[in-house]
Amino acid sequence: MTKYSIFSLARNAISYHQNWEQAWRSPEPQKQYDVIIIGGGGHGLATAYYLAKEHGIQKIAVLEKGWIGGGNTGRNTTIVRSNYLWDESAHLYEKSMKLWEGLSQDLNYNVMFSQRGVYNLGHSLQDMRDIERRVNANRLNGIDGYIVSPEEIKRAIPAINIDQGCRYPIMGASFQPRAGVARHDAVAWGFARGADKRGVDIIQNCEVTAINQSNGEVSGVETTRGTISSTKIGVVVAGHCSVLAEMAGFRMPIESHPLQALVSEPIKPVLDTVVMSNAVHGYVSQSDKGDLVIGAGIDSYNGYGQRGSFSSIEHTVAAIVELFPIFSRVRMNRQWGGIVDTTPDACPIIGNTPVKGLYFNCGWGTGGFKATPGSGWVFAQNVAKGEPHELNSAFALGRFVSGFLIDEHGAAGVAH
Ligand code: FAD
Ligand code: PYC
Repeated sequence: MTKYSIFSLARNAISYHQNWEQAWRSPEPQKQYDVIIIGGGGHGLATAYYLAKEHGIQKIAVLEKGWIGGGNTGRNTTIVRSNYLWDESAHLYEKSMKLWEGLSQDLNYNVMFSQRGVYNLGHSLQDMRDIERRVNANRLNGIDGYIVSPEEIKRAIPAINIDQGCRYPIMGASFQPRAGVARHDAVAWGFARGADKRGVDIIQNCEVTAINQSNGEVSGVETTRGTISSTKIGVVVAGHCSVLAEMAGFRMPIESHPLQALVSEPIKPVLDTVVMSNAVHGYVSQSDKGDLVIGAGIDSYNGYGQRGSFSSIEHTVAAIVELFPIFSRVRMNRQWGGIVDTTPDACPIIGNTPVKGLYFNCGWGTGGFKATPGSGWVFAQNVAKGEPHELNSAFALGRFVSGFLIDEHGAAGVAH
């Protein structure tokens, strides 16, 4: 630490947060922008960042109804991996992985990307066949990963239970070494700071209440802070995308469900990787602070309540204790929920809509955090050029008419 930063740290420590340099501005909305992005989550902020950085667009606004990162971006369990089955998804998530690998340097902001590896456990012969198929497909796509035995898993994760006599015995796993976790708030803040530096107006507490159109083309939005016009609008509002689609006059094949997570009290380091299991329906990692970060499947009902039901959380904890019996003695500290936007094929919808100039990026469901940089990167190109990048062309809304679905329920399986 330099002399300057020690003095700066000491001064800021006793200044009660007064006169701290703001990481991004809080501008008043202008009357018109070249591009409006609705939704200040990671994907919306990343889109704005890449629109400014890669496409040189200067008048961009991000409109966020609450605070940036206050949606699913700040509520997820931060797992990042690219081991999806089908080529279309594998290429998209791997693009994202490559961006993650240089993201802190690119943003000059530490997003705490930690490539500690992710295990996807198998508990039956069929699980192991599916895992083998996915790992082989990944390797053909140049994505790292291999199969590990119960003994290898136990050597890497001493706290896990590999007793073969239990209800869901661990028969093996896939392991992706380059996968891991990142700090979710930092991702939102890093993209916000980077976008702001390139002139993007980030406008919080600004809810979009209507989408204006004339002759089939988008012309602007009504917001709680007035009318703002633009002929290019990107909608990136996750669980609320059906609400925004309805404003624009069409329907999305999306169901919005609560998805919960919880964290324990901080404990000493016990788990230095990420463990996921489709069969017991749970996933767990340990944060740098020491808390166990735990999640499971979506609540089965539709809803917009950011809480979730007791039965799901009970099921989650039972699953984790089944994998890690020693965690039964750890107390849980906090629980919360987000609203995830699930599609029939567990894949996102990225691209043009029936309204000219209006683009949607949604349907990431339970698995979009890992895609944040890649999603922003491809969507920026789609919005800038008015047509999809080759990495997102398969994810068009039209696939629900043509039938060219990409069934990723297996790879997205834990939370869906
Ligand atoms: P959000 O971060 O939700 O941003 C959308 C924004 O739009 C919100 O801030 C919202 O306020 C705003 N908005 C909505 N309506 C309006 C309006 N009318 N006007 C203006 N603004 C509006 N993914 C993974 O890859 N790994 C994981 O481990 C993982 N775990 C998860 C755990 C939980 C509990 C949850 C809930 C999700 C998890 N996900 C995970 C999924 C991931 O969080 C999401 O797919 C991703 O964060 C979506 O990002 P986003 O920017 O699209 O959405
Ligand atoms: O998609 O990897 C994932 C995931 C983990 C937890 C929720 N989603």
